[in-house]
Amino acid sequence: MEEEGIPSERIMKELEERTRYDYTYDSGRILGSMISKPHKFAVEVYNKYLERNLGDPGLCPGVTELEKEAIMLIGSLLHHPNATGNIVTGGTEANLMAMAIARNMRNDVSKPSIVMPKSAHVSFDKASCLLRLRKVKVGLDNRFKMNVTELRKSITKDTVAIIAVAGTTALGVVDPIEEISEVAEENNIYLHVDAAFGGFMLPFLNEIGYETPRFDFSLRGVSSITTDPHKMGFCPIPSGGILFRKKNYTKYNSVKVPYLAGGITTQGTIVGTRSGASACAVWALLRHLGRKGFRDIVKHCMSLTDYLAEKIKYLEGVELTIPPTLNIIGIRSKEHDIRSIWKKLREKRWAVGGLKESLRIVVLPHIQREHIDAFLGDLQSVLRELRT
Ligand code: 0PR
Repeated sequence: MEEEGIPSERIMKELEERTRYDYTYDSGRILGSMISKPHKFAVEVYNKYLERNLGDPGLCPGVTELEKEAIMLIGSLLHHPNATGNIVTGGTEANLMAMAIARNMRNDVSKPSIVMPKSAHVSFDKASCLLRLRKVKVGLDNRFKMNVTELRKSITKDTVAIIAVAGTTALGVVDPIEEISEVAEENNIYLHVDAAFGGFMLPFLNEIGYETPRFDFSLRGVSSITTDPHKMGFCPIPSGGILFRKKNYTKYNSVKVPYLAGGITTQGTIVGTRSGASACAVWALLRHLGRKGFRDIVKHCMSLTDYLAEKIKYLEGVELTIPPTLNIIGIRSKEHDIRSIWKKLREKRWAVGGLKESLRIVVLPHIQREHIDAFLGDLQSVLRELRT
């Protein structure tokens, strides 16, 4: 570190220079990310309340109240306006919190295990590692949904939680949560729904006339839901959401913090010092966009998704893995190695998701028709190159 500080203008210039080759949402080249450019109004609110720390809620009673209301607003989308929870750092923290609660609720189990579909996000592998939970991975059916018959067979006296996904990371698939909820109820097991991506999509898709499966608190077996405002909620990173059906769940993961400037508090979140700005931005954007605002964005994403899906059908050498449920498209190939397609697209500066068996495109609001057309043109030439 230098002895003398450097003028801010010089540093800003250097920053600009150093990040010149980073991908930006505005370029339309980020086609495989679950995150989009945050909404302008959310950014304005976030910047204004940047200094607020929800780790010491007694210092910001106003923002503390807004966090509760943000959770209730999200809860109203998920058929539970009285839900409790937190605006957290993201889906990983949300999933970890749910797993900690599910495990700690049960003092009758010596080797706790969690049962999840093979399609579950890696954050559950982290939860398993951090919380010493044995993982049981259930196979998928031919539509890439959790196989419920196999789920039933996988449950033992050591199962502390079942995980179902509403919008899988690879393909945007929604597990049969109505049935899974019944299994959870019959066996009296905690059911966590990971709707990190689908949580802000499914309610609005339903409102614009798409047939969507039930996945939320309207199903009695659902104990908690992850739904991330920094994904389809268009809020700045970090903003995740964890919602619990019952207020008393949080006693299983909360600790008392007795020394804060704002007074005694309890914390159930994993991080201590945490962004009040995120909570303000979520609260503000939900109210600013309203249901209609979200519906319009979802309409844009879905019509482009349908357009892209239709075009893929006519390309030689690749095919859709399945018809899309959400704004996520999986592209696979019988002829070519997926990794080679991914690499060649990357050389042409397209950032698509590269899973082992498929490419992943997530159609978010920063993507326009002209980006899709340019991408299709390049994909076609990549496939031609690979054939020769
Ligand atoms: N649950 C699901 C279903 C997810 O897809 C993700 C993230 C999480 C939980 C965890 O959320 P956080 O990352 O907020 O902790 N899925 C994205 C993915 O793996 C994360 C991501 C986002 C990756 C943007 C790349 C990217 O450019 O695809």
